[in-house]
Amino acid sequence: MITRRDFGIGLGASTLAALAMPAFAQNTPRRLAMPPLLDTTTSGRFALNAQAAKVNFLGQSDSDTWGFNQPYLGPTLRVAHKGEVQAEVTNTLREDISVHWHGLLIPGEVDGGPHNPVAPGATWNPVLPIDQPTATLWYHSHIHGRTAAHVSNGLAGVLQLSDGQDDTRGLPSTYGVDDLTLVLQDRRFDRSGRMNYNPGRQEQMMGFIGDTMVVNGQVNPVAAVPKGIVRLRLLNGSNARIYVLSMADGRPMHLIAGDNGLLDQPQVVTQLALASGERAEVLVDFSSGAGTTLVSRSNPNRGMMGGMMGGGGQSSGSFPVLPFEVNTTLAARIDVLPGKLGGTLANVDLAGARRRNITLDMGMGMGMMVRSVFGGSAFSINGESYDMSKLNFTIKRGSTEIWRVRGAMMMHPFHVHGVKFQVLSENGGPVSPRNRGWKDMVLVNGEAEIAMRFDHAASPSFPYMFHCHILEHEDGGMMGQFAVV
Ligand SMILES: [Cu+2]
Repeated sequence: MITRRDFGIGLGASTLAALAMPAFAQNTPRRLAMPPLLDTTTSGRFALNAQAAKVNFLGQSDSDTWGFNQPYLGPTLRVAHKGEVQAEVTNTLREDISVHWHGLLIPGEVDGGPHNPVAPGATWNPVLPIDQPTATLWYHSHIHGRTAAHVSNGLAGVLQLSDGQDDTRGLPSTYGVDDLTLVLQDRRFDRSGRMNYNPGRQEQMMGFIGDTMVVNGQVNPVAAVPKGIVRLRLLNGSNARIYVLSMADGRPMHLIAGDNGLLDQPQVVTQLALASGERAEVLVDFSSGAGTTLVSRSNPNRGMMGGMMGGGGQSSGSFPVLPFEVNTTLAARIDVLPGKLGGTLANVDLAGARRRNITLDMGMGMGMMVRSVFGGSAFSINGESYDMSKLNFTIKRGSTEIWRVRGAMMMHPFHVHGVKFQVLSENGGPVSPRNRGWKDMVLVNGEAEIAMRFDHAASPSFPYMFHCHILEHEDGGMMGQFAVV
């Protein structure tokens, strides 16, 4: 049996069973805990304190971790969808961090990218002018060259934009009961049970893929759900892994929101791909009283690169992500799927749009890839590795652009700061159901066209980033920056 402790790297199920670590068997399942909820909708302010800590993930040894206000990861920030929010970020660590509000449509000055470092001992006090529909966003450190390590250590959390209208919509909204926040991460532990982020050169190329499933910072948890309809707010907080999610018993998931807001109505999906950095909200019906397990197919990028690198083939099996058990003592508030959600499909007015080509590159051929890794410039966009001192282009505020994004050699999850966008086409064909809502990320598997209007300002001193969200690629230079003036 494949355990979540060992879902394996290119190995068959029988081999995995033999490798399953005895220590894991002793790690008995416990009920999944939510990140603490920090509701700022009344106060309009919150404080995050980046701190070092120790966490015993496997019941063996302590791992060195980082978190916001807690040992690993940060609280779920619930923020009003309209109004100014006073944020306070204090860094008690020994190196620069930043906090990027991934998916918030706010000026570059407070966007929290590489140009907003918070030095050790310092506090950053940005005012976030928020005005956008309800959505599940997230926040994470975004220091150039160190984002992968920072997120891996735990500097990430979920940010819920709320308009307080979910009752009217008939959506589950009781935090941790029928409205679950799930931060999905794959991590690796050494033999003594310490979390180990130490990617080799090939892993820098492919992106770090862990062998142990961690949900909300917990290994081997079981989610308790009421006997009714349950909302799952899914964040892929992994560095590189792409999940292809489904329910083990084949029951449908009803997609209600993508990265940047609610859809017009629920869409039934039996399988949902979620790349690193992407979010999705789904409703799952537990009113029969039967539990099931959220499972994922193996990382689609592994098969592509595994073949190329001469590594193992792609396993066709699934691994468990999170089991659900129905608990009838929990209040089931919603037992009917909502019809209309009040959101929209993405619909950018394309009149006068300017076209731009974006090519995500990993170098030309394997020899150059390997050489480039030694030189540190393997990754680039339009032939240029990220340079903090160089503006790649400037966009007129209020204008609309269509970007044709092409990715070399493997799938790349592409993110643009400061905008929400419409996916117009994927490989010249129609858009997959999961990409029809408003997005701030798109998984580029070959080519994708996106359209967006640049409504928010970013000066040349505080430009917006656009980059691959495989964090090892981003850190390696698959990132650029633009101003909106
Ligand atoms: Cu990439």
